[in-house]
Amino acid sequence: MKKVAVILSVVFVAMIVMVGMVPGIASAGPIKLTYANFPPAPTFPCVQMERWKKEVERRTNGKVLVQTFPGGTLLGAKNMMDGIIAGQADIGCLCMAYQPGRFVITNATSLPLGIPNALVGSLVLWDLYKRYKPAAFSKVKVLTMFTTAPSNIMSKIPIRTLEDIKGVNLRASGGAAQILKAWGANPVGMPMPSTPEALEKGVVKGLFSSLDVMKDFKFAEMCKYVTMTNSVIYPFAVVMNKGKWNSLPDDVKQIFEDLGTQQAAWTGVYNDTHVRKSMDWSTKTQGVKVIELSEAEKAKWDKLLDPIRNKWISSAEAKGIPGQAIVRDIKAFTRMYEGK
Ligand code: 3IO
Repeated sequence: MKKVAVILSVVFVAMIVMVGMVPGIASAGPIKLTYANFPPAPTFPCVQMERWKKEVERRTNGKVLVQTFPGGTLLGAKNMMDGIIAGQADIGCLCMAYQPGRFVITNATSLPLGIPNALVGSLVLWDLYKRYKPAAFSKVKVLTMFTTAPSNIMSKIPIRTLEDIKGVNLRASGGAAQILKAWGANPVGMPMPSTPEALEKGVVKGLFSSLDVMKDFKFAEMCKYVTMTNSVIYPFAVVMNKGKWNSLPDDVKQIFEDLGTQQAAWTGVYNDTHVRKSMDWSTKTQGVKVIELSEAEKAKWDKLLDPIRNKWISSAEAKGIPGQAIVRDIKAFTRMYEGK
């Protein structure tokens, strides 16, 4: 009897060892995901990426491990979407303004419609995505979306009037570039990571974006003037390779779904807070001057933006996109999240 028991236990142990070696049956190890991002690590798209990684690893008790690639080391600003579709990385963060023709519906959040801050912008964009489920995203799983704070002019020269901005080369992309054009500037399109070199070489005299970059890209060292216009936001998306998404277990999928709205709100709050810190640093340690437009001047600037909305609506409708309804929804969602 003793002998049988010994043999049985040896067989039993051997079986456990063998099963353990068969992948997918037992002890498959953690799920490893790669996450690509285009700008440098200290900037907000990467700060939110690290926060998401930490949350996922904590909520899954280490069942999912996320390896992050900031600074365009895996995929860059313009090949992010196609790189994720092709599976060159599992997850990627992209700025939709860099491909305005590709993301028509979500880029409507960059029309002059009065989004007041990054938190409201992020929640509005995420709701807009969920309502319209644009075909532009049919080949990926969208994990979250968020926006920057509203854009302002950062420049080497003071810009106080429409005369001052006339013909000045300023860097912007997508909807923000359309705004600059309406004001008479000469918009120069390029992704944010290319902007430091363009400023250094003098290709542009400034840029039009959210003010977090004054600190995170050290633009305050070159751009000593900020003209407050509180204009349009830049919209971002975080997308995942669809095959990889489909391969995830249900409990992990649920954790990612829960994080959709939460990550949008977290990033919105981070951006709004960080813009204040960035401008504090810029004015107190870098001698940056903030220019407020007079009421009369602001009215002139605003008036020039009026045609942009209607022009966008007609061009969208001509392409079979419900432009009127999209603009109406963005305005209504904005009022809702402003508590109006
Ligand atoms: C941005 C992009 C990368 C890193 C930090 C950033 N802050 C604001 C933006 C917006 C943007 O994409 C742009 O091109 O102005």
